[in-house]
Amino acid sequence: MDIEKIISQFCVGEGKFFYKPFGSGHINDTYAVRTKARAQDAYLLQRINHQVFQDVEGLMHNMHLVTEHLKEKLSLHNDQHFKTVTIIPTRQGALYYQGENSYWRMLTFISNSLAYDVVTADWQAFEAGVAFGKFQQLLQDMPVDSLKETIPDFHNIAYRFDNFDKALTRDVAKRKATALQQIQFARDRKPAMLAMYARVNNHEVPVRITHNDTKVNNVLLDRHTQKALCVIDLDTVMPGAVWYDFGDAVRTIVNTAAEDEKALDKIAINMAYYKAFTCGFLQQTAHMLTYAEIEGLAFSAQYMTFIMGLRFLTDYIAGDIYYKTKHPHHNLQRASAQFTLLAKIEDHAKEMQQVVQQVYHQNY
Ligand code: GN1
Ligand code: MG
Repeated sequence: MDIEKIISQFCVGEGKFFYKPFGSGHINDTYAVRTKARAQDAYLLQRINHQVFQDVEGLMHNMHLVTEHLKEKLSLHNDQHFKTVTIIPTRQGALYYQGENSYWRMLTFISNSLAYDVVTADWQAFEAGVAFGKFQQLLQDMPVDSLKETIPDFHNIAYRFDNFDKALTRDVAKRKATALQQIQFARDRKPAMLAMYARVNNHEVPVRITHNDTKVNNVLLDRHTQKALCVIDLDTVMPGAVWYDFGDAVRTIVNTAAEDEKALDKIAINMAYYKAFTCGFLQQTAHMLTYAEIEGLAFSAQYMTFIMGLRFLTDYIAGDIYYKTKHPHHNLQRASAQFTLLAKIEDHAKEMQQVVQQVYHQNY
């Protein structure tokens, strides 16, 4: 792939650009792009995985609308600090460049920022809560149907179980026998997980514009002030439930170990981080959430941890066709780590519910 040629398709100025692989995404390929001459000229170039994002046009349409809306709201609120990603158009004025069987986009690089894969202090969890809460709050008046559902049924657990069952029936990679414990763990939780999704499907909670991939490393904090700076990775911004964003963030914030931790005994729950995240999130959103939404927040952490574990397990059984992996057991290792985390979240369920109630009443 001639990356330099691809860079030259975008409105990035003239001269020689340097690039190197960047970040830890499981789906797209990301490069940091810079020029020696102008330090302020820094970008992120991404090759969009079009097996996963089959509607690249729809994806970029969503991203464009959302970033424009965020910009407008931030200027209206005179918020000089919080930022949004900016799309750099191609020289033809398009939102992305289509090469030979590949799709590319260019974004501004947000400098003087930090992101964490694993949280190490309460304030990081709190600021992540502020960032995701603000994101949700700034998008609350955007018409939900203006966005396309770019990955249909993304957080629909019934759909995820169907895929899981199909993968098990086919067992193409002959791996089923090596994951019997994880398979049983998933089956045991099926009724509770289907019940949660039914509440979304029955419209017990409002459809909102949600981020849908609120891992803690999708928040940038300001390197100097250490305050919430920007929410990144807008690939999956779509109509959804607030539970998806709260739950997925908790999944990555309370975990004392990595998402794919091999040493399962290192996985534990940090309740101080949970409380700090909840404080940040509800500080921004308590006024707009319904009681049904509040009531389901604590369980959403179980739901989102479960869905990630199930998707990793399904991909392992299906022979690693979706996520990037570093070794043949990587997806199984991820599934085991997520299920171990889920079991620990279950042990803290009552406490988590109490924290939500307490923080909600402080903010409402
Ligand atoms: C994927 O590419 P990345 O790392 O941003 C995935 C998310 C999962 C996540 C697990 C489109 O996100 O749903 O939460 O991995 N994105 C897609 O870390 O499937
Ligand atoms: Mg993502």
